[in-house]
Amino acid sequence: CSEQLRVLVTGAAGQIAYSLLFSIAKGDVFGKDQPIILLLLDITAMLPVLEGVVMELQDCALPLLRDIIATDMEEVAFKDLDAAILVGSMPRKEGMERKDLLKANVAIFKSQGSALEKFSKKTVKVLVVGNPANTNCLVAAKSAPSIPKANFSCLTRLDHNRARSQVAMRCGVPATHVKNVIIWGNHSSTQYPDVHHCMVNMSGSELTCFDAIKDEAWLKGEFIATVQQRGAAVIKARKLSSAMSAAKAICDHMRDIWTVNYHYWVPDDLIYSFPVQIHKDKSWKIVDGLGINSFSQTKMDATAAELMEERDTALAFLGV
Ligand code: NAX
Repeated sequence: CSEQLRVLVTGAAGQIAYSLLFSIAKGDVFGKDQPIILLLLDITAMLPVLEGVVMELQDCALPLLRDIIATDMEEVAFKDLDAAILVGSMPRKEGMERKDLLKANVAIFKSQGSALEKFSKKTVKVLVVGNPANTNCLVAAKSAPSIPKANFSCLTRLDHNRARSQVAMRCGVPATHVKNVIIWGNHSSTQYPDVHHCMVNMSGSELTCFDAIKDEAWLKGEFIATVQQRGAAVIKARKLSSAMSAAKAICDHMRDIWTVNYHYWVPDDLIYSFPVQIHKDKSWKIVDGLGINSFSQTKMDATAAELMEERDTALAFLGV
């Protein structure tokens, strides 16, 4: 077993958290052999409800869940975090102006960003879910200047999953047969679900989305509107906002970030060759998301081990 991970979920007494915590605690996100400590933050008024959530998590008798810390204090919740899933935010109340809503959320995410800066590990991975998710994420990142900006992301994976499923249902294939759907922009009704790079596996052959569906008008009209308005459609039907699907998307998003890091993980202080994309302005980025099978992983580990040995020998020569 590897060392315990400290994972924070805010808004922990809310409805998304209720669907999310079980999946995290049973190993769906960080791995089936990765022990975790859950830190649960909510506002003071919700602490009695949170206590009930803690009881239920205890009653699940899960092998990987080593401790649960429920609190309304940021200095407790953000301490030594490996991952932070920021779900709680100020909801829009009847008659509230957009500007006032934003102001209330800036205050929350400034405070939580500062808490990340002060109390969490510098390697912490932060996923912002609470709306307006993109801007809340920006505020949190700006309030934690010593944590790399690349460690911050916000949730648009739910929109991605919605788009993927719409295409899959239209083609009569499982969602896993649809890849490279893109969501551009904001997690709001201005988002652009883009299928121009999307490929669909239809009975073993890979087709572009346009060739598979053969209905450009639908793809450029109803499909986009359906994905953009899906959250509102769920609220209308359920009288509550998306929770099960939001929790699933959070798991997908965080697991991909975590797994890719794991697959590409090499010890610090090595000059190790990765596949990269080089941009016109000479900046570069590691190509992420490539599937790594156990054959490749063994070979990647072996070359890292050799480099570590060389590094240690060279540093000894240098007298460092
Ligand atoms: P709930 O109202 O059920 O739960 C939110 C919880 O957050 C409450 O328990 C509340 O007390 C708590 N909270 C409020 N301020 C807090 C603070 N400063 N610190 C800690 N906890 C705090 O909402 P739920 O349905 O769980 O949704 C949570 C958020 O996710 C909302 O902002 C919602 O708009 C957003 N969503 C974002 C999605 C995305 O794709 N980015 C999709 C789903 C969801 O709509």
